[in-house]
Amino acid sequence: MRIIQDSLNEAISRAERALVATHVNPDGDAVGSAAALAHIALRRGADVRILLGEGLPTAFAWLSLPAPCVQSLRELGAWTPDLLLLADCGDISRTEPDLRIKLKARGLPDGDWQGITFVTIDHHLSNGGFGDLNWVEASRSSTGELVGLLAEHMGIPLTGDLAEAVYLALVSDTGNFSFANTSSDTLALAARLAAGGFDIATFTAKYENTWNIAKMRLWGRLMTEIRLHADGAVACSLIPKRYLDESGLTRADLDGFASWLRRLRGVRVGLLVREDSPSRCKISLRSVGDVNVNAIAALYGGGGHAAAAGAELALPPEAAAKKVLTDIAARL
Ligand SMILES: [Mn+2]
Repeated sequence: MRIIQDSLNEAISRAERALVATHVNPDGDAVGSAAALAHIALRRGADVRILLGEGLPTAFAWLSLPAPCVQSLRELGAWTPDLLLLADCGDISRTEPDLRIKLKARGLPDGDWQGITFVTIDHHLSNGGFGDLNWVEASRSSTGELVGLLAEHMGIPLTGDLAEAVYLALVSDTGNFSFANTSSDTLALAARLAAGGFDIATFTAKYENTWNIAKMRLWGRLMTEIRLHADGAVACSLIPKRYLDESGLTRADLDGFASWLRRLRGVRVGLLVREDSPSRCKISLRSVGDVNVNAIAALYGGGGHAAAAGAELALPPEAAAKKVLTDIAARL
């Protein structure tokens, strides 16, 4: 761990222009890790830009980003990075489309971005390490946990906005320190944030108490419609696109719902199927105990973690649910 941290410290300290990116549809770990890395690179004197394809998601609008945020590489103009820091992204196909094109072209003799150092920091089980420098630890709760440790290794105090970014990443991926990925290391890092003056209650008010009535009602509707399978060992939730359209909500308003399926006593796997178009849907899988849902998501080109994974299927939601329920049943 120390060796890779030294290499990352060196790469970040050397950088003049650092671009920070994460996966598409970023969650709290993605946004928090990216913001934290931006803080770190800034502290080391780099000029920093953050790439978020759809901007900062409204759920995290309160988070202060330490550097300009762009929605596409085009917005960077003549500004070219010499360092790319990619956080919480397990696969090149999960990067922003224009970044994906750049990264793929990088291997070609006449591709630009030849000289840049490409760093990935991640905790996805499915990440095989596709950068020049990769710090991937699947046993970590979150990418934010790794970024927090990196800051400490580099002697950068975990206070202020940096502490907030790291804490957001931790609570987001651990379900407020309740999932199986919460380790003593995770809690110790959170304790050091608190010791450094980070105010947990102020954070929680900004992060949690932000729902509108439309979202509360939609979640209520989804809960009444949950279907049980395999004698109650599997809970499935189907979300037609019109539910979002009718309520004026976005996909981000569904974040966290899949984990609620695990609250049902006896449920070992939760499956959420979200319709994106009549022939496309996104599945989210959550498990309790020993069912590795990463392996199920991988059947469809997706991935994630043993207890939380996702994939996209070119199928209508009902057909997708039927197919994935069969895969789940085979693993119970
Ligand atoms: Mn994560």
